[in-house]
Amino acid sequence: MGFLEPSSVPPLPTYHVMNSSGEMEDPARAPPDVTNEQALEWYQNMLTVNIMDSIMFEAQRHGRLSFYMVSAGEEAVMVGSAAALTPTDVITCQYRETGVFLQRGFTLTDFMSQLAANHDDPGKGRNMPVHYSGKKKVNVHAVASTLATQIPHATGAAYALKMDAMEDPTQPPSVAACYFGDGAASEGDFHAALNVAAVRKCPIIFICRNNGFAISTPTSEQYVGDGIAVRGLGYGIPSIRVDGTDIFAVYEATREARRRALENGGQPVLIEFMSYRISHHSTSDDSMAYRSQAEVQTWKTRHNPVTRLKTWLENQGLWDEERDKEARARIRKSILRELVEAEKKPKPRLSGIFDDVYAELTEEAEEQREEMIRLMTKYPEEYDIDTHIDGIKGL
Ligand SMILES: Cc1ncc(C[n+]2csc(CCOP(=O)(O)OP(=O)(O)O)c2C)c(N)n1
Ligand SMILES: [Mg+2]
Repeated sequence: MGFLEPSSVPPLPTYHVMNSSGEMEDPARAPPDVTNEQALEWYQNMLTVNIMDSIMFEAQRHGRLSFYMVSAGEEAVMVGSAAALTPTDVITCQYRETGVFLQRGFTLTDFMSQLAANHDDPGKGRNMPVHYSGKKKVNVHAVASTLATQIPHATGAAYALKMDAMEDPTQPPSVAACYFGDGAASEGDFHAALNVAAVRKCPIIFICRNNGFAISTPTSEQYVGDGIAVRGLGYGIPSIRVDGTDIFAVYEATREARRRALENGGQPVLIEFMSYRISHHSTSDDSMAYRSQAEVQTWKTRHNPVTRLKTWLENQGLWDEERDKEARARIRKSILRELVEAEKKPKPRLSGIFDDVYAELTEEAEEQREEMIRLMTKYPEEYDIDTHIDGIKGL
């Protein structure tokens, strides 16, 4: 009788391409299959996420928006993985995937419309900031921060893609890609979604962003096993652990995962990207209360994904300090301009809160709508009735 002790099984290795000096870890292997233009585009997208985050975090502190979440430390995970997907691949996200939206063509105007909740936001201003709706424009479903709900949704989407491909083989081969955190992987939805995808052989890439924390809970208090990737193996899913601060490793792993996910009519694949949440969880959090600043500093300086790609670009003679300064100033200016423009645009109709939920309003919703009309008519200044007058008429 041989019980297998977890401690007797070696931990899964971590896949790297670059070392921390921005050089190939294994000089004998071929360089990444990435053009200079691609690497430069990725770097600027990572910078954009970074700069937008710092501006919007401050804007929240100044009361210009109610909430914000930054991605520092995870820029390579998002930009590098999204770069390996195709436009017909269906994506579901958690909430820290700004780089995925950006890499797929969500513009600064799109981000700012949602953050300022103006009438150009496809979500009609009804969601908290960072809950972007990208289905129509970039094939990324609306962000839902009810943890892990996006995982079975993605399995469902992958199953639908598989059925579609069987019915019409001329369609472009497509996978579902599902992003979630290490904390979300503790939810039951995660396990159900993996098992269904494995049994039904759905073409899906489960992309775990393991950033070490679920708000104030470190992964050491979240699980005692060897992280998330081994859970994939438990469900019979090919799985890999990858250095999430190394954009070339992220890109190569996602590209290979996509190839495998489409093999033999479809199968799930899981990637666990190891990184670190450098910033606070959100504008509602103060991470100084529960972790050491020395630890944060190490990740910020020694394992910073943005600096790492910058060093690689400099080593190739593709980038220098001068260009970096120019790019940062240019990006900063565009973001500030877009924010101001977005704030000037009118808000969505208030009556839009009743749209898209029920085909016919429920009795309670009908009562709420009537109450809204009553209040808006009684206190026209308070409810900015001029802005919403069309909405009221349309009710
Ligand atoms: C179902 C549910 N439970 C709890 C929360 C509160 N909550 C919001 S974010 C979060 C932590 C999630 O951590 P992780 O999945 O690792 O993502 P990260 O924030 O690190 O990117 C929690 C517990 C929630 N949004 N939804
Ligand atoms: Mg986390």
